[in-house]
Amino acid sequence: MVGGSALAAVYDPPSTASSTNQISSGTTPSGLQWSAVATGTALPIRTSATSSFNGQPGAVVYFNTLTGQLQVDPKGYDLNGVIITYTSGTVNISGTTPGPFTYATGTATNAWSPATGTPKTFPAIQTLTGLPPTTFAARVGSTIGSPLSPSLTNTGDVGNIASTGATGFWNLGWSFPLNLVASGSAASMQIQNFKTIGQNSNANANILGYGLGFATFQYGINGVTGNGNQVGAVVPTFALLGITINVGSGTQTQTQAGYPLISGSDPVFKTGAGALVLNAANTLTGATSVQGGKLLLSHPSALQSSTVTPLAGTTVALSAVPQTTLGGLNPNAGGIVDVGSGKINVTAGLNATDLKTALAKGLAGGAWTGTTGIVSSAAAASVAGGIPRTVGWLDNGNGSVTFAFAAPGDTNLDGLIDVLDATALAGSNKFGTGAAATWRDGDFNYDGCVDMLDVAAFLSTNLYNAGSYNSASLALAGGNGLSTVVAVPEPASLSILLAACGCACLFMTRRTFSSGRLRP
Ligand SMILES: [Ca+2]
Ligand SMILES: [Ca+2]
Repeated sequence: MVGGSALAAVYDPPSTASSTNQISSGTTPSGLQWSAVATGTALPIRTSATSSFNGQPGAVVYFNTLTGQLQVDPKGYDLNGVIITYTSGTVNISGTTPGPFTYATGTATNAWSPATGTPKTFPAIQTLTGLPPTTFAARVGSTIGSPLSPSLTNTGDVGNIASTGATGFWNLGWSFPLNLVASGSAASMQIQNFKTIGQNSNANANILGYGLGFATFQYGINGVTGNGNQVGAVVPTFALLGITINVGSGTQTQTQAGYPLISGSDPVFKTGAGALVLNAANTLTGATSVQGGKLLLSHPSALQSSTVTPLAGTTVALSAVPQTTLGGLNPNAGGIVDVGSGKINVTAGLNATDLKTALAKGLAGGAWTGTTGIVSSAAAASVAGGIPRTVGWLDNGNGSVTFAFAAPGDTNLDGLIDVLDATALAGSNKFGTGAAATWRDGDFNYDGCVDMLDVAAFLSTNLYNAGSYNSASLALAGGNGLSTVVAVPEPASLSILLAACGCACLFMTRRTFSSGRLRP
């Protein structure tokens, strides 16, 4: 019951990008941010005011509140002792004090080593007589260096070794085996129950606000007076539940990334600068968060039951299929949603107001080149080439919304501009009134009302009764196939449209005269 039972625990320093260890975002009772405590500057307690280390940052311990993982960050010092005590009662060094630690470290070489990696290095050398490493239910600890206990080896795997240099002191980040904390204990453990004795008269002993010496651990720095009597903070960290799919560079399908089918209710995190292609009917109900690179939606049901959130600097793009349905979408989280030349339906959770906010971000004055929100790379390419295209949207009235690459005038986003659209435009009774209008009402230029500018946009396409302006082949990434768009001249379109909306135009005229709004 020594090294062989230890679960893998390579040092895993917390970072804001990590899915396995992030510093808790909250504060201590005294109001200190945990991220500030983690620098080691909050809680140096020195036994000698004349020490050159006095006032300098100190070591910290990270406690993962989800996994129970305990890690030591020496912050560059040569530590000659680390003692971590957890108890809800009075601190002592008795093996009978209640506590969560169960791992039987023993005193043999490799007793505390992770099960993976070679050589297993902590404590790998026990050449000197002295105190063995100790683990009681309430305490795990070791002192390093003559004459008390083993020196540490200075060779081994990166992240799986505690010492560098010739002295054998503990000066590298180290993770204890994951089963050091008894299974099931982590959820009930409270950070303040990590405690220190012996230095609690120091003015800093309650800087975190939990009580004297609470949320702390004890350590020593080689060469500093009062070896073993430094006090550092125990900082809570957390792991993100769910699946992290990393594509560091290039493009991988979900199968190539190891996930031929993505399912379950836990969240999924897309990380890395590369692109992940979702080309299966995944049944995931957990949220999908894009934290890096691109997520390509290449199946009509790729994330049909998942709410998708592209964070700043990332892109979610429709690719290779003409349309897809998402369970939900947060298009205002800082990233980009590129609908390409296709259509995206969002089943729930995205209201028309937020949808329009995202479209306004992407609109970029009509160029559709915004750096956040909803864009269309196909519309942007068309506009740049002098072809009037945009992104249309619909509130479907059942909690779902739709947005799509569109020609201005396609009120129902069916890929055609025909009498249905002319009728919708004329029949909305919004023309010239200044009343708030939707895309379906005929507001094609996102100024919120329907007027001659929208009619002009409608007519500019020359697509009336010209058949589909978009084919399935257009829904490829990057707007492949745009050249297949044929703008068929339609001499009759103007007269048809004007006839269709003639009533509204007359209404506008009467209203204008009677209200005098356009006459000084
Ligand atoms: Ca239409
Ligand atoms: Ca308008």
